[in-house]
Amino acid sequence: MADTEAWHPTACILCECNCGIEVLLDERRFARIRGDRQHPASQGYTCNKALRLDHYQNGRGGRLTAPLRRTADGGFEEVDWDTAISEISARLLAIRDAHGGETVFYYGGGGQGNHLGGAYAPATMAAYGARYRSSALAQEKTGEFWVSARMLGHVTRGDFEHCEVALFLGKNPYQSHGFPRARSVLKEIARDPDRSMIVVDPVRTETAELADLHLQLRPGTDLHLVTALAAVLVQEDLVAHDWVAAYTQGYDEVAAVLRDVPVAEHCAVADVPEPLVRTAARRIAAARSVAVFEDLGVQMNRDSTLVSYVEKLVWLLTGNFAKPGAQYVPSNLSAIGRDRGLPADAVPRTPVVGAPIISGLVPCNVIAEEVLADHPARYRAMLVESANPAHSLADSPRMREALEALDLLVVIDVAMTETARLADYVLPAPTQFEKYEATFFNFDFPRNLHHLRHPVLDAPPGVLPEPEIHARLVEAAGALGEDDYVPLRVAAEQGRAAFGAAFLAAVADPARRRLAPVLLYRTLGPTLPDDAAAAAVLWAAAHQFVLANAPGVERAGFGAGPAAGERLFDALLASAHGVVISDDAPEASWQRLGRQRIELHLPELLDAVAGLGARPRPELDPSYPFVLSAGERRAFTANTIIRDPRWRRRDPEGRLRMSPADAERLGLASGDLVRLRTRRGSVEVPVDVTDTMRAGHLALPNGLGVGVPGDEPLAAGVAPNELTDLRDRDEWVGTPWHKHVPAALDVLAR
Ligand SMILES: Nc1nc2c(c(=O)[nH]1)N[C@H]1C(S)=C(S)[C@@H](COP(=O)(O)OP(=O)(O)OC[C@H]3O[C@@H](n4cnc5c(=O)[nH]c(N)nc54)[C@H](O)[C@@H]3O)O[C@H]1N2
Ligand SMILES: Nc1nc2c(c(=O)[nH]1)N[C@H]1C(S)=C(S)[C@@H](COP(=O)(O)OP(=O)(O)OC[C@H]3O[C@@H](n4cnc5c(=O)[nH]c(N)nc54)[C@H](O)[C@@H]3O)O[C@H]1N2
Ligand code: SF4
Ligand SMILES: [Mo]
Repeated sequence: MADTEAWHPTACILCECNCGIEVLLDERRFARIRGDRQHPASQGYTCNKALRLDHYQNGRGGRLTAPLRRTADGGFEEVDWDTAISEISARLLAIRDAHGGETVFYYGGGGQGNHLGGAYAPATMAAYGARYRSSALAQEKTGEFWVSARMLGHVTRGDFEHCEVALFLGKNPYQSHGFPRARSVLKEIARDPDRSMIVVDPVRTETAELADLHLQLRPGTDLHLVTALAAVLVQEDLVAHDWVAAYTQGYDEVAAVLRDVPVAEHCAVADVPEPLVRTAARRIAAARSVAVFEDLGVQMNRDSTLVSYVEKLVWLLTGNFAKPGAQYVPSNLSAIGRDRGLPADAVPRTPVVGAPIISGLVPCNVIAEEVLADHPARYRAMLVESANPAHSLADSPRMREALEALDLLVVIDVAMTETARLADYVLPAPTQFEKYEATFFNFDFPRNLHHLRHPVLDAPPGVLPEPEIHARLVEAAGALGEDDYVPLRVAAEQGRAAFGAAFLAAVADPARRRLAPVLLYRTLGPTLPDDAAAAAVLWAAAHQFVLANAPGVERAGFGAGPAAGERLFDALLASAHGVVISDDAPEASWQRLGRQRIELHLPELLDAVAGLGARPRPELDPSYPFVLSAGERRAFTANTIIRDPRWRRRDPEGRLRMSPADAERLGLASGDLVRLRTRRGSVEVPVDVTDTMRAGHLALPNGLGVGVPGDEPLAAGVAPNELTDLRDRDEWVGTPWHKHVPAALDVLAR
């Protein structure tokens, strides 16, 4: 397959946008990479990072090529796959039999580029009786998922391409993207005198540089700021009353609270001039359309869930839903972000800590506590797939302690990660360019897409794709076997219609439904062209998608009914460039809500907003006089997906950014070394003095500190979660406060 003549279509795996790319190979190296013009969303666009993907495929970083088993002396030895699977299975079954399947925990299921393997994990969970799971989403998005579910029944996205006003709260799309062709779209908005960009960020980011209004607030005061914005709408009577009356409920309760908000005081707490906040509110109210993106700057910060709530009030009070350039409800091939939207006292809870489970995910910040507690229901085994929680979750010291306290830790990855090093078994997977792969991070509107990427290279011997690993684990547990497969294989030989009927009968029993992915992989999978068995799960997804999005699917040209599901699935298999799966009419957002009116009044949250004025002003602990933003997105960060530090062209050490005022006071210049201390840990890092930072604010990049053994520690950078404390988390959904870590500095060398 190492065809060196052709450009191979695939996608960048470094952020959720998954821009289409084409790769020219030189043996196994990525000799050249370019944007794929045939990709329906990115249309040839990439950012600087995609061009460095050879460092993922071929970089140093401890590529795994055989299953590993921990030895008595703490090292690892290679074992064959049969040994690994049968031993893991036996140990999981023993834990299940002794303590219950709910003590087996599943974490991960995909990073920024790979969700296809994780789609098979529910079968493994079912086979071993596991109930609890989590992923990185439960350390960023669950607050927004929860309020969205309660207000709208759905998560929403913003139409930045067509908006008149773009509002970014704690989001730097110039670096982090988050919507297609982000840099181009930002520049288009900046260039157009009729459009405006409003950025709420303590840092003058690359995005803020392009903004018309930059509300450069004091870190961690977003609730004050966004409440002031919403209050100005009510107090200056800028509300879209007709729209609110027609489509929402609960306005009177919300208005009663917002009418009493002391706008000037809130602006003072946020340290943003009140006239600027009023100008922003008026610009939002006057716009034909407003698109909004809240991201980690607020979601990993104090009051994050409350901010998510009030942020949604801002665009709902101004009628910015279900029209071009505003918020919409996207179609999606999976159920990412779906939540039941229960009030706080009714959400399901974790067995030990009693933390809320939103969208089926245990808050990441309580996982270590759930493991380390002296409690019969504590998690005892963990299967980690395509994630690096020992590095990415809050409080790495505590997380390592928890992972080491497990009876069994199994890691599925491509590299010897910080998490893998703690495992009892490490199972190696092909890279994302050596197998079929896809994500479910497509939320575009009106035309949404899905991209089933084809392999670019053969996988080396010794690795197994995730669907195969799950199938073997399920079979080793005795949950599925040949007796289950044979009737479906016979049906598959008679065609998809016969297969469909046989499959529905096979999963009619709810207890077996969760095994469906492996059932599909083993029966439909082998019938798929070009060894695309891993795509089998998309067959069911395509049919469900047609049921849920019939008008959009029809407009995208797939017809209607079960035949549309087959056509859609076949189109996904056939195109290596991505397929438009739905083409929505403007009213599709309303159709997806499944409710008559949008709920503005979330009583517990509105009460908390009402109480904000009475709160004491936020004070810093004098022994930690700085606020550290631990983990920002920069030109060369990509979580921990690329482990070879040499991929970074700029900022190789991941410097600590600080303001000129602080630097002058401490006598520091760029490049000087400091010790950065928090209540949890301390690290050494060089500083970068920049007037983009407010005084008192520090920022470290995300995803660093994952070097290769033998590298200089400074070349690898600082692992931010050596500094964070898992107890610093949102009171409603348990998401971390990584953007608000109290910190101190000692000058080491000037
Ligand atoms: N280059 C790059 N892009 C990525 C990623 C990557 O690793 N590298 N990761 C992807 C992932 S997983 C995600 S979730 C997204 C995240 O994307 P973003 O949320 O945009 O990323 P961050 O840079 O972490 O945080 C955004 C902003 O929050 C600001 N901020 C800090 N403190 C505060 C505060 O108190 N209030 C406000 N309002 N803002 C504050 C920071 O200054 C920063 O500009 O990026 C994705 N894209
Ligand atoms: N302090 C602080 N911490 C943060 C953040 C922050 O801003 N500050 N950001 C957080 C955010 S938003 C996120 S999303 C998380 C991300 O953190 P994680 O969810 O842990 O994900 P990644 O760092 O993307 O790691 C992905 C893993 O997948 C592996 N991998 C790559 N390809 C494959 C494959 O094909 N198969 C398998 N099985 N594995 C593969 C990689 O080697 C890597 O170990 O980090 C979070 N951590
Ligand atoms: S990092 Fe994101 S925006 Fe940049 S090329 Fe990759 S997928 Fe596209
Ligand atoms: Mo993320």
